[in-house]
Amino acid sequence: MPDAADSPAAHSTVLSVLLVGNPNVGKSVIFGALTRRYVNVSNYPGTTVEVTRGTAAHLPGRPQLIDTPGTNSLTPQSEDEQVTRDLLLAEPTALVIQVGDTKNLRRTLYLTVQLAELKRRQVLVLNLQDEARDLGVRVESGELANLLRIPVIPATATRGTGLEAIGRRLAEAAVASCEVAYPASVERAAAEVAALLPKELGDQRYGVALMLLAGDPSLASWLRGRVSEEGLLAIGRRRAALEAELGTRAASVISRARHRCVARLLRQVFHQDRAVAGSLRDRLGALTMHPLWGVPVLLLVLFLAYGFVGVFGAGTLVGLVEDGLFGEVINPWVISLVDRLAPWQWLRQLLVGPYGVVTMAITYAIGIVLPVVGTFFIFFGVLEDSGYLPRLAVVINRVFRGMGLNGKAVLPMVLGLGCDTMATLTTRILPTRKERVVVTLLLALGVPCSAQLGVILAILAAMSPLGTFIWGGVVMATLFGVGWAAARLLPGRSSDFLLEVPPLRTPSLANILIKTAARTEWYLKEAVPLFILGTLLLFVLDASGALPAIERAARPVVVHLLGLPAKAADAFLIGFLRRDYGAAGLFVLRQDGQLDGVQAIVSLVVITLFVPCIANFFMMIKERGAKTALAMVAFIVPFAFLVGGLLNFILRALKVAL
Ligand SMILES: Nc1nc2c(ncn2[C@@H]2O[C@H](COP(=O)(O)OP(=O)(O)OP(=O)(O)O)[C@@H](O)[C@H]2O)c(=O)[nH]1
Ligand SMILES: [Mg+2]
Repeated sequence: MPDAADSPAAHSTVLSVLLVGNPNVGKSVIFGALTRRYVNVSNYPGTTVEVTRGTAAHLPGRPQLIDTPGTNSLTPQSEDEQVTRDLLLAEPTALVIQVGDTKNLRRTLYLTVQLAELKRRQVLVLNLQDEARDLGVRVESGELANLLRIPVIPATATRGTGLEAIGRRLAEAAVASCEVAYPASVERAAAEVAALLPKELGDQRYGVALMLLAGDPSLASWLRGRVSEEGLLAIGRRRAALEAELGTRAASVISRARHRCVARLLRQVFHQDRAVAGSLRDRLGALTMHPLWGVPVLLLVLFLAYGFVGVFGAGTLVGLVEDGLFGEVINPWVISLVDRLAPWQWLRQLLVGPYGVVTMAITYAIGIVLPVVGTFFIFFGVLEDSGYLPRLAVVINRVFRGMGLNGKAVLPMVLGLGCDTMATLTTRILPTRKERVVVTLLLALGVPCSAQLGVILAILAAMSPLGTFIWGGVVMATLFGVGWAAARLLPGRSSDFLLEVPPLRTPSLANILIKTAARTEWYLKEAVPLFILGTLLLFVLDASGALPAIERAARPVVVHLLGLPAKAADAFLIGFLRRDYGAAGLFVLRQDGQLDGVQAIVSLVVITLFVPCIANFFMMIKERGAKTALAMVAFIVPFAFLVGGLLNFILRALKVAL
């Protein structure tokens, strides 16, 4: 979605400030407040997976602020964490605003220690003070500042407290003074490895040497070209020698020493005043993840989604906008205007014909899809901000384990219901390539995005519940089957399920409105031009006589295999551009009475499993490479028709009435 990044080159002479911290601690809230730039803020770890830059116009010197993906350690476990580490190495002079969760001071300081080893000048923002207070957590920030000799700023970013102090105290940024007591053998090895590292790293060499001794494979490509072949070999040998000397993994010795240092600091500044009685919010939070009660909660959420998006958005609002506004006001008016003013028949057809820009593209995009995505965005925003999504991941983790996937993979899959393109980007939070590939495939195959889902719900809501059941069952069974097979067939390993579950939070109305507005704007900018393009394509194909030929050529599949009217080929054709547009085509066919119940369900299953939209396809290429992306599409298209054909055959054989 719209988290566009400026070109870094444009800012090269300006002071850079990196916002760094653990996942889900409020970095993006602070970034948004200081730059007045929109970035996505949500209550789950992994909201930010790419770097966003913006000018902090109100801070002294108007520095360039850089929002980074959350990271637990500078030894990255996934691609998004690596982005942050690489950025720190690439911007050696940038100041750091470390944002931490006051409640989780241990994890915050673990990162501070590593930043200090890299000799980064920083301030420390202890955010989420409100939640810490509710839990009876008290951190003596003045004392911590004395110990670390850096500015420590308590903040509650969502209420704007502490933000002004960040700007005021940025100039005092300093390297935190926390000496980790490493065993002498580690110190010696670090000094020797540091001497092998390029001079340009300056002060950072010691910190990077420790990272290398801890055995971070993600540094290998970064080092290549910066250190000679012999240098690399020497580093490898030194590390092996250290491990032999220690008799254990250097990584665990290093991390234990850091933890001891953090524990010392914690003893001096961290207090939990009272034993916390479980609040209502905590109990509710636990209920949503309960192996048994989690399921009715999920059903309730689905029911609410169905009611708000399917019935209210797709029924009431679409009725008002499509039938009322477009059907009775806009289109008749435009048609009469065009009839009067447009001198040529082809122009009239182009604008208001059956494949007209106004009567098809704009009516579909604004009249059918917009009300649906609008309501979906609102609902999804509430889910994102409440912290329900990671809890959902916990509940369906068991299903995913059966598939051979990590429950963390649920998060991108659920985000796919918002937008598959963004969700494909979010696969970066998954630790192994295999998981990223499987989830990318499943997203492209069978996770309908908001726009498509909304239109599908609109058709289903007007049918018997059995229809919804069959559609949902077939799509889920397909996802499960393909996920299961892919997890077995693809080489590589899956990781353990380690997803941090944030506290439930009351969604902020302002954030949801801003998010919905940003997403709607993105939809209008990205989808509407494609709708128009698709309509022009159909118009040209129709006018040149190619469309009937295509419909004829598609007959064996569309009519014989799927049992659909030949016209349904149009919907699949435009589905190549956007699946929601294809679904809107089916919506209109159904409205016109051209699809019976079985045909509606079969066509919906096919359009759900059908190719990803163009934007999603480009994202797949960007993230997984052209070969993998093409292979996925080459599998998906025939597979979608095959499943549809099979379903048609079964439903007809069983004489199911819908
Ligand atoms: N109660 C409370 N909530 C906060 C505060 N700061 C941020 N949040 C909420 O915490 C969640 C995470 O905020 P983000 O800004 O997306 O966090 P982030 O650090 O950018 O997260 P990632 O990009 O996932 O690493 C959102 O739901 C925010 O509304 C705060 O001071 N108090
Ligand atoms: Mg963020």
